[in-house]
Parts: sequence; C-alpha cells; structure tokens
Amino acid sequence: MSDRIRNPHVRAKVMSADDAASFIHTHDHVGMSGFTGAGYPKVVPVALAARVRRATAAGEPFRVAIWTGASTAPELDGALAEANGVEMRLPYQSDPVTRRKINSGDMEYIDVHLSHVAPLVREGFFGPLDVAVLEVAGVTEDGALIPASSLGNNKVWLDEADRIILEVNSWQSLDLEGMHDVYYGLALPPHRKPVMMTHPGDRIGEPYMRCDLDKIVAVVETDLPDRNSPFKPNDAVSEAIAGHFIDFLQHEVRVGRLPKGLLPLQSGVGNIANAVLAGLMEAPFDQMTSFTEVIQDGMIDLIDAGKVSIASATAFSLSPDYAKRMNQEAAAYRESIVLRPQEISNHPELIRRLGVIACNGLIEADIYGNVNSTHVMASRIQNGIGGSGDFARNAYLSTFVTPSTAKGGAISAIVPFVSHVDHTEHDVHVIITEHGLADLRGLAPRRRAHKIINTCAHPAYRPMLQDYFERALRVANGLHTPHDLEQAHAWHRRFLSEGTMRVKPPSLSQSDRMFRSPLG
Ligand code: 0RQ
Repeated sequence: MSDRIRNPHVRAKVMSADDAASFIHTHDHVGMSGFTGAGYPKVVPVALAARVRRATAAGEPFRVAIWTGASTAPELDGALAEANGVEMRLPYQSDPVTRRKINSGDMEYIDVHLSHVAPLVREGFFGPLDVAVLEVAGVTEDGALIPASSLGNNKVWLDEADRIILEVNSWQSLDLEGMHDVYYGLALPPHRKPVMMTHPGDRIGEPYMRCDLDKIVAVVETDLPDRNSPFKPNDAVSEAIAGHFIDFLQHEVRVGRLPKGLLPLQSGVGNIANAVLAGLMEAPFDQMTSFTEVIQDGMIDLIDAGKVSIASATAFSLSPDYAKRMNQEAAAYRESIVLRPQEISNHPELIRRLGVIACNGLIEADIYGNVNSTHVMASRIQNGIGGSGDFARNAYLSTFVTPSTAKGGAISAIVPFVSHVDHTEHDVHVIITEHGLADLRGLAPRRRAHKIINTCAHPAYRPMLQDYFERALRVANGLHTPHDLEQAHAWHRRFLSEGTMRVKPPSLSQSDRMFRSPLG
C-alpha cells in the first residue's frame, strides 16, 4: 500500500475499484473530479462502466448523472457514455462519444457557466449529490486531502455528497502539496462577503481540501497519468491570429489603456490559445500575470522565461512532456502557480476587479458581434460554454479568436446572424481571425458590421456578407440592427446536409444559391 494515505481511518477504506464502484447505485447523482483532462478519477468510472454493462445485459438498466468540473477523459466520459450509463451530464464536456449521445437524445446535458455550478448545486437545482468520486495526490495524517492536478468543483462535491470515494494517484506529484488555495469563505446571498483578492497571486484559502472523514466509504490506489494530449504544432493561421492579438496589445499599451505588463490574462483551451501564449514569448511584455482556468504548455514557457510572474487557474492542461516536467519540478512552480476551486478561478467579481484580458475560441460570430461558442447549426452541441461566459461578460477586454473558416473553407466562421447565441454583442469587444482584428468597442451596429466583414471574414466570403448586409439595410429600412431574417436563415440552411444534421437538405432556392461556399 502506498505511503500517501497517512491517515489510518482513511487507510482502512482501501479496496478495489470494483468494490468502490458498488457504492454507486442506479440513478445516483455522482460528482466527479476532473477539469480539462486533469485530476479526474481513472479507475472507478471504468469499473462503474463495466457494472453498467453487466446490469444492462441482465435487463436492469443502470444509469447515473455525472457532474464534474469541466471536460475529463476517455476513462471517465468516454467509458460511461460508451456503456450508455449516463442519464445526465453537466457542466462541460468535450468527449466525442458523450457528444454523440447528447446529440442523439440518449443523454441529457445541462451546459452551465462554470462559475454557476457551485451555487446552483447548493441551491438544489440538480437535486442532492449522492456520491463524490475524487482523485487526490494524498491524504495527510489528520485527514486533509492533498489535491491533484485540478481543483474544479471538488470542494463542493466533498461538502454536498452523502458518500465519498477517493482515488489516491501516485502518478500525481506530492510536490503539488502547497500549490493549491482552497477558499472556504463563499456563501449564498444574503451571506455573501467580498472575496478579498486584488492580485492573481493572493492566497486567501488553505492548501488542502477537508471533508467529514466518516463520509469516505472507499479509497482506491492508482498510478496512472492524466489525459495530457499533445498540442498541434502552430500553423500559419494560429500564428497569424496570435500576431494580430499581440500587435493589438502593444497598441493598447502605447495608447495607455493597458499597463506595460498588461493585465491578468485568461486564455481558453486549444491550439490557438497555445499559439497566442507562444507569441507572447517574443512580445515586449514583462512581469505578466494570468488569471485563468487552465495552465497550458505555453504558460509554463512564459513562467520559465520569467515573462509571467504568477498564474492562477483551476487546472493544468499539459502535453505529456510538460506534465512529466511538472511532476518532476512541481516544488519549484509553487511560487508561480496557484490552483483554485473553479468558483474562484471563474468568479465574476474577481474577473471584473482584476481587469482580466479574456481570449476565447468560437464556432461562429455574426456581423454585429454576437458569438456562438457551443452549437453547430443551432442544434448540435460541440462542447459547451465552459468558462467563456464567466470571462467574456466580466473581462476588462473580451476577445474571441477563430480561423475565418471551418471544414477546409466550406463554412465561414463569420455569418449574417449566429445560429445560437452564447455571448451577445454587448460582451464581445474584439474578434480576431487570421485576416485581421476588429475592435468593436465604441461602435454602433452598422459600423461593427462593416468592420467585421472587411477585417475578419475570409476574403472569399466578404462579397456574400456585404450583399447580405445591403439587403438587410433595404429590408430593415433604417432600423437599428438591420437583418433580413429569411436570408439569414438561408445562409445556414445550405449546411443542412447529411453529416452535419440528420435531416435531408431542402432543395435550394435561387437566393440560397447565392450563399454557396466559394471555397468548398
Ligand atoms: O470539428 O474536429 O470535427 O473538425 O468545431 O473547432 O477549429 O478545432 O477549434 O478546438 O479551438 O474549438 C468554440 C469549440 C472551438 C472551443 C470551440 C468545428 C471544427 C471542429 C472544433 P472537427 P476547432 P477549437 C476555457 C474557455 C467553448 C468553451 C470555452 C470551445 C470543432 O473553443 O469549446 O471557450 N469553446 N471555454 O471543424 C461547423 C463552424 C465551425 C465548426 C468550428 N462554424 N461550423 N463546425 N467547427 N467552427 C476552457 C473551459 O471552459 C474548460
């Protein structure tokens, strides 16, 4: 038995994953750790999936609700979705099997702002939490839990669950002890107090998670790596986007709207975000800080280079090489990285007070600046809103980055009217594609349209978008935000084909033909 479980009461609960999974019953609400592929339980969900399959084969359907911090990994979301064992999922996922089950109607999905999960749970909107399944790095003598590579909603699950199952993972570095800052001061109104942070590096909580040890029903020992996918190498598109972003930040420093070391940066997940971080390595900003959700490879490079002095997040999202390095050198990074519960990393009050510069991805943006981050063709969920709304709404500077086209050029990311709205025109300050950057601050709707079409859209789509805008001006006859709803619909309708939707495409009318892709 590993010496990571120093508390005898907790040690006495060590058992196999199969035995631990037997504490989970059908229709239970299960809160699991895990955020962007870090710190999720790795063996109990697999054992639970096997149990689901056995029960289903015996004619006794077995399904549970899974609540997490954010996305997890194939061993959790993938295994349980494949076994058809999930009746409801929240608050964010990016797993292909889960996505398929949600979009086929086999799994309910509640797509929630990440900062809203904890209060919604405490207010009882999702029902009681039956079981918490958490990965931890270890347990101290007095029963405090040493968090692993993410914190997410772990504290809430420990507070709320009737039963607790722990996975103690020896792969996680014990030097993570001391990196976390678990805040215990949040309450529901009318008892809410200000969260006393004025700098991303402020420590306001304690390094451990605490729980009622009597609720721990099972402990499973593991030694398995986080998901840790490698990033795609930067390409011309992501480098061009990063270049526009950094030029813009330099301009904002020159005109005095940003200090020389910028303001705390938030960057979304994925390759473009990582390319932006790589671009910052060469940029003339020093003593930068970050107040974000996930720490990617690019952030580690910036810390190593002395460009970023402190990064606050709720999880790591590292490639295998960087995860290995973090495991070897976590002690050295404790000075420059703070991991917090997601109700703090994504707290609107803190994002607004610190003046965060937010940078998130999108699926489509319209000519007035509304952004769709979650749905393909209005109905098909891709991932979820995640933390993008927490940051976009409250940031000092809210930017969105995207390639100007998707699917090899067949789809324009700039559209007349988004088919689903996650971030309204009021919360979107800047849109950046490989073709340019549209700063929408201070612009009325028609000026925004002009700027977005002529700066962000792919040149091949500009005449069609301009044509739409001119028709809209005629139809709306001087109204404030001109639209031609029929034509806006026709723009999207041409993508209603097998493969993107399970609906046969309607035959195209003359006006639909106008919107045929010039690229694909
Ligand atoms: O699908 O892989 O099948 O080809 O959407 O698109 O270009 O790989 O971009 O990985 O940066 O994701 C908005 C989804 C962008 C992400 C989104 C298809 C495209 C591809 C992915 P394929 P890319 P990215 C912090 C903040 C919300 C959460 C968030 C996201 C797939 O950024 O989930 O920001 N954001 N959280 O082909 C049809 C279009 C499309 C399209 C892209 N217009 N039409 N398909 N795709 N645009 C992190 C957390 O909150 C945890």
